[in-house]
Amino acid sequence: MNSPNSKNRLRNGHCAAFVFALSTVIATPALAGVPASPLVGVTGNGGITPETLFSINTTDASMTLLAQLGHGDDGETIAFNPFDRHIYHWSGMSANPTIAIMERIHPGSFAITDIPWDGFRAANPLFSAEAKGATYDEDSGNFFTGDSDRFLYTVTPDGTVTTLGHMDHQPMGFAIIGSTLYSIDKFPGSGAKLRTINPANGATITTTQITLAGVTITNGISLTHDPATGVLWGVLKQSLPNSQIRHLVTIDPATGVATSIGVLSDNIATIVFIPEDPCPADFNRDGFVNLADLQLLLFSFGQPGTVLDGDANGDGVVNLDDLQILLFLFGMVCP
Ligand SMILES: [Ca+2]
Ligand SMILES: [Ca+2]
Ligand SMILES: [Ca+2]
Repeated sequence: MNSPNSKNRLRNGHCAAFVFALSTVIATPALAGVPASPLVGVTGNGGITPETLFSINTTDASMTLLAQLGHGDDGETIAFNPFDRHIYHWSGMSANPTIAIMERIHPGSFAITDIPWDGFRAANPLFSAEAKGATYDEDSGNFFTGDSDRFLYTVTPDGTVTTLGHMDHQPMGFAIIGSTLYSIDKFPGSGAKLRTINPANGATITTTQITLAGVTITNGISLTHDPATGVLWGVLKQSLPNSQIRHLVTIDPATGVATSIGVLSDNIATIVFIPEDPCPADFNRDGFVNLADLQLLLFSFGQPGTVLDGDANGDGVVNLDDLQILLFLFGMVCP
């Protein structure tokens, strides 16, 4: 749904004639709420500024603070849900559901909503293990996640966890390109490996050593996919005698060859892209921008809300700005 041409196709959508006329007198509406760079990341507990959401520049890896998170103790994993346009965040390991948490973060207002959930309990039903990587699966509308006990799960956006299988490695991140599920691993001392994984049971299909010119990699930290370009991105850890460095890289999935974008100035533990919404006024997500969407917008008018309520520009409230976008796109068939 997030093809490189989606923006142009969106602008060229099938607008009703009267709206097309209207569009000539209102400016092209700007979408707010998305950071200047579409790449975001969260620092780990060992960071200089721990458990914090940053925007990460994709040309030099420089970081800009967006919001403190702080929930859920050790371990940070994020994924982006393009359906409701929220960042999902897992953190902590505990028998206590207030310490091992799942929550959703609005990427414009940074409002956080706790999600009551089952935890990652395949290894011990009384204890939720730490999340280790997550990615959204467009086909199912759920997330794939892994845990520190090496299990692979699916998690629904409302927190229902299903165990899929036991993996032969500790995953640190996941990404889906096409229908292929990739993981990056943590085997200290053996560098970082990129695997393709059977999404039904977590079994390894292929293993590729990741290389970065001039650098001895200690292990993988995170993995994600840019849906706008199809490029695989990752964070790689390099251990030094008394410190560590984390490199932001792109990775060729065929060869495992990584290219450094830059050294991250803090210990980013997890990264994800927040792509443009290809159909920001399709509030009921049925593929059309029409009266049903106008109804949703009017119902929530003047109130806080998400894109599912009529917040087309992603600023966290439903108001005239969103109505303007809806009218501009009225009659469009979504890409
Ligand atoms: Ca945390
Ligand atoms: Ca619709
Ligand atoms: Ca809005």
